Amino acid sequence: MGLTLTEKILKAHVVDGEFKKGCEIGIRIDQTLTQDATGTMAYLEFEAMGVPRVKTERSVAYIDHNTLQSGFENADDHRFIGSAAKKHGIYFSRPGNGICHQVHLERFGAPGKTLIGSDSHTPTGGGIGMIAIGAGGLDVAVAMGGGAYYITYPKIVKVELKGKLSPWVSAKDVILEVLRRLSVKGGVGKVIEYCGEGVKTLSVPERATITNMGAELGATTSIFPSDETTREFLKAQKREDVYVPLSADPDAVYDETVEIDLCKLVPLAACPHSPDNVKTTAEIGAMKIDQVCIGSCTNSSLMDMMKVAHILKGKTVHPDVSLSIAPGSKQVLNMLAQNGALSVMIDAGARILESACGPCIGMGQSPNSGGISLRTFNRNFEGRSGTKDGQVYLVSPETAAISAVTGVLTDPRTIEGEFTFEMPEEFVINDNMIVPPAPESEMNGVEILRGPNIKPFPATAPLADTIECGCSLKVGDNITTDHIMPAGAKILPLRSNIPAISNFCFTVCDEKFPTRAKEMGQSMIVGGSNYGQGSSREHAALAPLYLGVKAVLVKSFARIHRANLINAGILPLTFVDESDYDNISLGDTLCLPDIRKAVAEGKTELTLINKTNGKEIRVLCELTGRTKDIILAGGLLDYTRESLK
Ligand code: MIC
Ligand code: SF4
Repeated sequence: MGLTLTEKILKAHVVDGEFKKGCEIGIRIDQTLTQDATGTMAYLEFEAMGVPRVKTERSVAYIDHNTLQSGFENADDHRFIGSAAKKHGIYFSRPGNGICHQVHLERFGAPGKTLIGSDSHTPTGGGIGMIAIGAGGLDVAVAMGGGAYYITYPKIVKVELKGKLSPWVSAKDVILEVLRRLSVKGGVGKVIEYCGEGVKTLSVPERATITNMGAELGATTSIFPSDETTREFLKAQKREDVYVPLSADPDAVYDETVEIDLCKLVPLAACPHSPDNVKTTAEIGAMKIDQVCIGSCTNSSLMDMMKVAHILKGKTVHPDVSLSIAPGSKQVLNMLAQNGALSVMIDAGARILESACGPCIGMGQSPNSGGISLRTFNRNFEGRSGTKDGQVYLVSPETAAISAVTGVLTDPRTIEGEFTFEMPEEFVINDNMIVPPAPESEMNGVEILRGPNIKPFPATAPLADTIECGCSLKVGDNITTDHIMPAGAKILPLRSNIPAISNFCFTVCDEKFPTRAKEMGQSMIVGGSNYGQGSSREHAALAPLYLGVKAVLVKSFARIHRANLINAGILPLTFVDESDYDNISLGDTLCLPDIRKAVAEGKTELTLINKTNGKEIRVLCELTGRTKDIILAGGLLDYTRESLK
């Protein structure tokens, strides 16, 4: 029986567990990446493990999220990460060099390799044929220390691409179509593997747009084959040496198949407030818009920017619209400057932003009250833009650019003529914003520079014999990590300070939650399905840990968040019977008797007693050997420390 591409790469990297569907496997990690909003914690955790130098083939620390620097906090974090990188053997991509995923694809990604990153859009690397997975900072720290990364052997979905995209229909429309069909929960426990004739009609940046936004499916990752197009891209980046051809065997067996005829796709938009709330631009109609933002790790490649410049050439941004453009990397920005496209954008009236995440994570450019914002980004969760009632639509760069000119949502197929982008034979390469680490012989002389905002990892404790506490919060379905631990210009600077950032935990849903949780001392959170979807931020687990949350009981979890809860020593529980959700109310006293014994014995079905109404609720506690030991120890840090003894 033949193998899928995913299986081939996983098989070459498996170091622990049974290589069988549904089993937990440990894989060797070749590369890691961090960004600054999750990086400070990841490096503090790495330090706490006591490993002097990273053991990966390549580890890179990027600064791209917190570049606003409205106070000392961001700049202090940058210095800390830069110095930790230098000491411990990590390459450091300075602020201004670009968004981690875009830069990694350009300068470091390599087909056939494994990459984990403390950012949920790490699967961007799948566009170049790598198994690239988003993870919590602690998992990345362990991988840097040479430890395996654990995933459940995934189901593999074949997305068979046929035909070729019509003019002005974009790679973004491909992934929006996949989201429309599969939903934000449709990828949980799965890897999405693209194949078929249509693959070769897509360039590497287009493939990366598709794998990037596979994160919104909840998928473990997404991957494209590595072929001639990949080789040419790598050659143009002067990295042809890392090229290897890779594809699935012709007789590979998949768990599911989805077919997409590229010729039939039309421009799409994800409507507020979910990436799977997809409609055609025709269905939405000529809606008046207030803002257009072009950029983010989904759509900020040179190709995307050249399309935008072509559409804006000789035009003026509509007087009622604010257009901002953030090219994805220094390389992209530099090439736009050299070929004149930047001048076209400036001429048209675009507001050019730094090569960074910027508005995507609410760092500036929040829309006006109730404002309609078209964005080429990947997430449109409520409030994420920084304006609570902002209405964000996710669209392709083509749709965004033409709409910025017309002032209303516009189908780009109304543009006359066609645009073909010739991939450059050579990109402009200047890695002077990537600082290499100090040689090992000099590492002892490197001083780690810490600012006053950097506070240690919160205290943990081994799992208690019995948990009895109040229900401090009850929430519904599809809670995102942006609900649990909001980002944005005010809160992001506190990422290195868990006590301070905890005061904002869940405040989007319930302003009183942090105070209530602190007053209760210990508590439990109850939620609906797909709890914790979205980002990889472990702060969405560390803040609840700091606030005394001992267990989270929900209908179902998103993958990375569940792992982050376990890493923080918080028990992840699910309802056996979802209707029991109604048997718990805010403030009820909940008890898990003899929980330590039950977990240690590997019991999966447990009884939770609601002492307030006397109901007995059956809950699942599905922990494997390793995750069980992590929970018993009080989290991954304690577990790792113990196993290093
Ligand atoms: C996001 O897009 O939500 C982020 C900000 O990049 C997060 C990481 C973070 O919260 O720091 C992600 O996607 O993992
Ligand atoms: Fe940055 Fe946005 Fe990409 Fe997250 S999704 S890495 S915030 S650009």
